[in-house]
Amino acid sequence: MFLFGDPRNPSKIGPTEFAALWKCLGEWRGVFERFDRDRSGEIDSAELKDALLSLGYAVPPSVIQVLMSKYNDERGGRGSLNFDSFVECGTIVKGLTEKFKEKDKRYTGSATLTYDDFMLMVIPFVVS
Ligand SMILES: [Ca+2]
Repeated sequence: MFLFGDPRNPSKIGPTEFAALWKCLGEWRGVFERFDRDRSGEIDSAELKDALLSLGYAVPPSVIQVLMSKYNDERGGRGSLNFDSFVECGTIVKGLTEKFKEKDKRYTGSATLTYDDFMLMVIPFVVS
């Protein structure tokens, strides 16, 4: 997984990587529980927006909507994320935001990048 260790060699996970993974999952669990305000055991779109904001990601409503439709656990419901989906969704937002920040070093919220840069930025997140 791109968040833990060397993304070019994702199959290699030793004790250090495992400890980091465990700590990271614990942190995601804490965020999940803190922002599941109605204690439904799932995160709805408003809870997701606030959870991501608390992590420093000001994700616009249109993107929250796309994330909810992609990771939605409810069939035909209003849409909510269980813990696994929340972690997957959160790691994608975190990873893509970090990649974007590499191109937006002054944190202006916009960046100029080439087609090659864009593809290299996004493909690792959509191909697994
Ligand atoms: Ca909830």
